[in-house]
Amino acid sequence: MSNVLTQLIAELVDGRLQVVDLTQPLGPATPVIGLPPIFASSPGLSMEVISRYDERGPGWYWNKIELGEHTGTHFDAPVHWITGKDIPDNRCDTIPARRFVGPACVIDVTQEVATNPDFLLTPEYIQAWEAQYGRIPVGAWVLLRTDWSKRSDPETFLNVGPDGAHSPGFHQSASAFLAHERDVLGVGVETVGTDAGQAGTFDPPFPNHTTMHGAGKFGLASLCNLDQLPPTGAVVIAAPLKIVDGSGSPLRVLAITQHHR
Ligand code: 23J
Ligand code: MN
Repeated sequence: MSNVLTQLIAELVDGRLQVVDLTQPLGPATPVIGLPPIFASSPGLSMEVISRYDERGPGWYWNKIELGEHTGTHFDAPVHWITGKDIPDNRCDTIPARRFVGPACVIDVTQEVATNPDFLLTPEYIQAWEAQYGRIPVGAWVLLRTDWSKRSDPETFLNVGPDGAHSPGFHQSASAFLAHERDVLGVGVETVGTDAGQAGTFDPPFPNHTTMHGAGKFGLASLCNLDQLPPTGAVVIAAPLKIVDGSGSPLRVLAITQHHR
């Protein structure tokens, strides 16, 4: 057996490494993105008991669930966007599993977002981060730490005003930099989607989806506990359900990281 796997298990057992759950609870109260009413909307989760140790099934409990693919903590596959529709291995059932695992680069913009909920990450900001923590490696998950997941009330989490939603995201040039200059696996965010709240008004609309998925990259939305990760050094596993022709999927996102505090 490979020494690194033996050591991984040993360090998980003795607590030098820990598993951080980057996933929000998934239930009927999980908020979903609102699009302008001219577009079809995605349903949140609904759940119905099939049986619960009763006449419908005396010894077992199970539920039926119905939900949009893009509900709660979820994965965006390249086929989700029109720019990624013809890329090979672009859907939930055809992406090689190797591409679900990568090193995490956590970019902390909590200070900027605290004073500007519409903050957009720029290539200049990323390069300043790299000057401090090192170059983002090929195949990284780039996670945007905003502390947005601490907005536990759906109203403040979605933050919709008369002029639409206000939440942070990526300038298109930052998405292009990460996709083309750094060849990341994808980006992860704490907000309801990987584009900023106002991104429907940008040119092009939803530039992060447009750019990332057009480059065959992935998205992770509604992450939490990014404040428990170091800027570099954690490994993230984000594997969607193998939905045939799936555009995305709710998933459990796990980070393995050095124990801290
Ligand atoms: C469809 C249209 C716009 C957006 C989204 C979906 C998402 O955020 C998503 O869940 O992929 S912004
Ligand atoms: Mn999505």
